[in-house]
Amino acid sequence: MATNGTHVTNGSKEPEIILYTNHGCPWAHRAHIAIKELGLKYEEKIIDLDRPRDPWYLEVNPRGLVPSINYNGDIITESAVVAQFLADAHPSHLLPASNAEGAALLRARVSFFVDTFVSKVLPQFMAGQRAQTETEKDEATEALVAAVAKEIEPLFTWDKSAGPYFGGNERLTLAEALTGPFVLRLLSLSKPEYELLSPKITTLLEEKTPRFSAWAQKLVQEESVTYIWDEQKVAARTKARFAKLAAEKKL
Ligand SMILES: N[C@@H](CCC(=O)N[C@@H](CS)C(=O)NCC(=O)O)C(=O)O
Repeated sequence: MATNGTHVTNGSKEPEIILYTNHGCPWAHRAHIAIKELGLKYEEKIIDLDRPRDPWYLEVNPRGLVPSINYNGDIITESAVVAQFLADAHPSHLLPASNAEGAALLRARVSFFVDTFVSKVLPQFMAGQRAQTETEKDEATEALVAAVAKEIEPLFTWDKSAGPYFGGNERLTLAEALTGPFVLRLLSLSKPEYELLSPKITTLLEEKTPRFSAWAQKLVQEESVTYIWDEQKVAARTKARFAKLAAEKKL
């Protein structure tokens, strides 16, 4: 398999894409959002994560993780790299071409937003999933909402009357493609029926982080975000995974 990029056609001809994925994986979900937003055709190969990877998949991705893509014969791995590559190969509403006017700054802003979400909010989201008792859940909720308020809410700097997505865009950008799977899980898994994350999360976010909350509520209704989503299945699997870890005292 070539890895030097020589097969990349940069969008003049429809690329041949294989997406190695699992619909329950939030990282793979990033690639799905990007590919759907770009309107690219792709062949999907579902990787069963409940058993050891087959040798053929370890040749695709020696780390054994999803997502990976094969793009015209070149393999690309790691969700952020995959989504960024697709956005770069097909300049669009997701991300302008790097040499377009203002693009460097917008790309820096998108990167900072995603980096902040991943480094400051995601750990609190994980802590929320690990929490077992009501007290632990309340503490995790408080820390999560505080992180969104301190780190993310101030990044919604564009005019409120502009488009709903990053930078005031009407359509999703790479910022949404990379954070959407986690925002979806945050809002979905805090529904009371799942008894996973505290149901207080949504109300607190509405109160303390109104711009993030409005953005998140809209984002999770987008077709590109929901088309592979099986909420009940993900909730059940997440619950089982954390219950098992708790029973093994590995939390
Ligand atoms: N940093 C990786 C994380 C991907 C990842 O952790 N994928 C999980 C599924 S959600 C996986 O493939 N797990 C398989 C395993 O650990 O064996 C990325 O962003 O692509």
